Order: sequence, then C-alpha cells, then structure tokens
Amino acid sequence: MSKLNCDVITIFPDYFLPLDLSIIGKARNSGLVDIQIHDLRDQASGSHRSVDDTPYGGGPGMVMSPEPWAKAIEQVSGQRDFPLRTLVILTPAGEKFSQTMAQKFFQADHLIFACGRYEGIDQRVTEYFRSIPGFTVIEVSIGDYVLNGGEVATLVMLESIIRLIPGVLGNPDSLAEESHSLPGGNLEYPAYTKPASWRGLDVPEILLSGNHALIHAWRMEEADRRSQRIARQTGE
Ligand code: JF8
Repeated sequence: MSKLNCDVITIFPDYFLPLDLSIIGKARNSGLVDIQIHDLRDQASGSHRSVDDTPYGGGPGMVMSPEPWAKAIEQVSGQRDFPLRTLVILTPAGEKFSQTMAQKFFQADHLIFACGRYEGIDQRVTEYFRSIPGFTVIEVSIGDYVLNGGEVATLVMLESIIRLIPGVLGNPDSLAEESHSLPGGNLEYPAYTKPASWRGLDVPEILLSGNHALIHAWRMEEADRRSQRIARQTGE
C-alpha cells in the first residue's frame, strides 16, 4: 500500500498548522500520508521577495507572477520521484470540488496544491504545466462563494481526501454509510444519543425498538426527506 504524497505551495505556511492536529495529524505521524508545506517566497528573486505584480489590461489588485510558481512546482516535483503528478490550482473559476473528485485525488501518487492570493495566479502557469508530460493540471473551486485565497480550500480538500485512506478513520464502517455514498447522493439521516427524553423532546421510538431492518428503512426515508427538503430550499 503506497502512501499519499502531497505538497502545498503558499505564501502563508501557517494556515496549514492545523494539519498537525486530530485525525490528519495522526495519519501524518503514522506515515499514511506525507504532506509538505512550502513557502512560495523561497522562490522569489530580489531582496523584497516579491511574488506579485500589476495586472496587464489594468484593473484592481495584483496578480501572482508566474516564475516563482514554476520554480516552486519544479522544486517539489524534483523532491519526489513519480511519473504522474496532479497539479491542483485553486481558483473561484475552477471545477467544483466534490466527493467524486476527492476519490480521484485519493488515487493519485503525487498531489501538488497551488494556493494563490490577491487576484490569482498568472494564467500561463496552468497553460505551461498542461504542456509538460507527466502533469495533469486541474483548476478547482470548493464552492460558489468568495475566499481570500486557496489556503482554506486546500484544507477542505485535504481533509476530505485523507479520510479516504484505509486506516485513517478508527471505524471503517463510517465511510460506507456516509452522505455522499448513500444511494442517490443522499444527505445523512438524523442522529440521536442519550438521554432518550431531553427537555421535553423524545428520540423517535423506532430507534429504541431494536428492530434493525425497520431502523434501517426509517433512516433511509429520513435521509431522503432531508435531501428533498434541501433541494426545495436551494431550488433543486
Ligand atoms: C482566491 C486566489 C475558492 N471557492 C473559492 N472561492 N474563492 C476561492 C479562491 C481560490 C483561490 C484564490 N483568491 C485568490 C479565491 C477556491 N478554491
């Protein structure tokens, strides 16, 4: 079983300190995943270590310069010997991240996450690495809302990918029954724990019945009702 190898390139390495914690921290310490964080500014030439410049065509803000990105991506590629790499470039204009994409990324040998800031990364970085054999380049967004950069999006993606690695979750049963693997991409069924009666609210009786076939059927129905209600709220 080969481990998942990830490199993250950012101007804010401290955003990734939470990867030392909890389930992901344990997965790293036990060698199930290797994640290296790299500071883009290490590739910036000049005494000011500048990584951005004004946009061609005018407009507000700054655009990240292509050369520090190319150097950083080439450096992390030289540090791991794989024939195939997936370069993930975070951008609000990218393909929407999904459970299906998490499963694809989990199959990769080497994932490189490019976390832009400001008005994003010069488009030629995508174009250039698409022309290099051995690179698959994908522009990804985690959802239709505006973030300040790709760092938080990368944390979201890493969490969803790493939990798919066998041995990362304590109980492997929890993977199979989850939301996005439930029939029809269903959302979860509601969960209850003790006490059976709490502030006048009772746990649904069927869950106390001990009839596992009935409980399973009820849960699937509840999951269905939930996703129907959310589909109505969001306009299908
Ligand atoms: C960014 C670089 C994003 N779902 C999302 N919203 N916004 C972003 C995003 C990603 C990269 C940059 N601004 C500058 C926003 C994702 N992924």
